[in-house]
Amino acid sequence: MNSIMLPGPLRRCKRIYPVILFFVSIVIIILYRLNQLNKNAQIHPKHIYRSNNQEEYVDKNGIRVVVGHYVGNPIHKIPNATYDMINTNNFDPRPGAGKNGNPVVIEPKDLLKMQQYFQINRFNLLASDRIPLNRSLPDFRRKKCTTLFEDYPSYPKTSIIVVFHNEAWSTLLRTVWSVINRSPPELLEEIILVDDASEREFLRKPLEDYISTLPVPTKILRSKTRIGLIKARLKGALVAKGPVLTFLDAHCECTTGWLEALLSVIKSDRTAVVCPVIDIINDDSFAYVKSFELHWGAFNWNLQFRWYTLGGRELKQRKVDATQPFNTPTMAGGLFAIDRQYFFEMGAYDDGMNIWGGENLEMSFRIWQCGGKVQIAPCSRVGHLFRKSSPYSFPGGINKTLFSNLARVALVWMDEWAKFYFKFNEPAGKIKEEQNVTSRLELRKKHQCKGFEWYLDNVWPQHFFPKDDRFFGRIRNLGENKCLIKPQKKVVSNQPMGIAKLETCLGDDLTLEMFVMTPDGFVMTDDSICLDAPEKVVLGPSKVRIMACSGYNRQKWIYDAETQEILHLTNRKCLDISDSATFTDGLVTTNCTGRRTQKWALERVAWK
Ligand code: UD2
Ligand code: MN
Repeated sequence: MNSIMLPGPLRRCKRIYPVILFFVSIVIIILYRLNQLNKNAQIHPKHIYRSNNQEEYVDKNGIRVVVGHYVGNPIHKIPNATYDMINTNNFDPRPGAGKNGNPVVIEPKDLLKMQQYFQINRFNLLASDRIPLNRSLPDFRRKKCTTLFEDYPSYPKTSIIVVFHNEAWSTLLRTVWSVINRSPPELLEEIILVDDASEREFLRKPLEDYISTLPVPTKILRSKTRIGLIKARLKGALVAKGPVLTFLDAHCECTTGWLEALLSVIKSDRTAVVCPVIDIINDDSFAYVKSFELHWGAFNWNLQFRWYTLGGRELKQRKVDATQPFNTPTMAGGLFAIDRQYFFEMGAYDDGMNIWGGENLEMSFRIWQCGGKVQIAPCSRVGHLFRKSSPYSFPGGINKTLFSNLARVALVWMDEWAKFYFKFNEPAGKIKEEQNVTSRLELRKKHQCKGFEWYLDNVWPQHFFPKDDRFFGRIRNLGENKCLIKPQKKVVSNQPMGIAKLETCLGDDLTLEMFVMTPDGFVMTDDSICLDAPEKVVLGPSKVRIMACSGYNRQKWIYDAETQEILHLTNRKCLDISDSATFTDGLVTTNCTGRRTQKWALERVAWK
């Protein structure tokens, strides 16, 4: 049968063919894996860092996603997307697309179509529509997480509540299927979808028909008029039967173990409101991207939600056991579980809030100040599709929605700091009088809730808000008669954002030149940015940077009111203006000589 005669030496080699084949396959597998890793690296969120005002990005050293965004001028007309495009369900899954959280690649021939569809939901709808509803996802949990929840059958059951307004079929149902596929069925009471007056045809009868086939009892509640996400969630909560309520946005994907890790916390403490770690579903490629865990949620002077680097107590605790839930000053808002009775006992949501925004701060302040806690469970990971802008309108405009909601938060929960917020946030200040918050203030009284000062001191001691125990105002250089200024570029935490600079001093109402100097010596400004210099300097002047606050000694300073010098705590040099040609307008620390540029006035500005 051996019709082809091999030359002698090769015939002898025949026996080693399988061996060669084996090694060749190994090499191919390795190359394939490397290629995949490389692909993942390419979609690393570092590359989706955005410098516009829509604030969301991550990088593996530090910063993570930020969610508080809105569209100032809602676009009612979607350019180029036809009525049919908007109202047809174009779900068209391709086997393997987006598998294991991989990115979806759109062929060049479809790029125009992709852009057209992108407008509809402000994410790559074409890509989403190609990914099967049950795609696999990576498991980013720590190993230990897989062993911690074996007693899950004893956990309380939950109702899953998902509110939506004009969501895409594929993202909405991938959310639903990720819940069904990756939650122990015994823990799922039901899934409740609340439709906030969507206009898309496929979200009507076709959706009803579809959900009647699901293996978990699922119902849809409809609101005829647009009520916004807060009232829509309330609507869902009111009919929910499970002892726990778990809220999700309509474009999430839950990963293995996500639910057990949330419910286990509530089982042992009914006053805990628990959030998962929120991973990122990339809005362009739909890649599932791990987010950085060492963050917690807080907010800035404009009451915009922000992720900041974990420090203090919580960081220490994480070093001992990184699988344990840790406290967070606020939650992002969309993804959390709460004991149903506790939810209502504590005042559910503020139903005076409209459409979008602020409810996450309201609930976080309320829960903390009234004796509960808000936590992140690191063994629970859920992906959320972060967008650069909102696809829908804000009926009544941003004043009647977001700013009114934030004004309510401030009026009810923030005591003197409400004055600070209104003083530096004109739009909210202007509409504060229109708010009737009587019933919410009564609620606060009824529960004998603590004040905002307690919250700042105890829940978020690393905050950068003004307080009576610290300086707040302008830092003026007497040599140049210029003021320290917050750079307008975004800070990527742990990475230098540039050298500290001076500018012509502005007016009292501009936060750009407002700084806080804490009793510990941190010179901080909005968004958790600190003045930073090397701990030790042997020779010559050293650049002073503006960096994400770290809590380390290199960010501590001493102001000597007599000499008017700002002295670095550990390198013992004076804050000065550089006279070197290389960084003319930057600041340095250098030997104290008493020269005029080393003299600073701390000019207090009233904040309340
Ligand atoms: C974040 C939260 C979101 C909410 C919001 C502030 C995360 C991941 N997301 O913004 O849950 O707390 O901050 O309010 O923490 N929706 C309606 N009716 C509306 C508007 C929105 O039902 O009038 C739905 C929408 O379809 C979505 C959910 O509410 O399922 C949240 O809206 P979003 O995704 O636009 O909010 P997001 O993630 O930017
Ligand atoms: Mn969302």
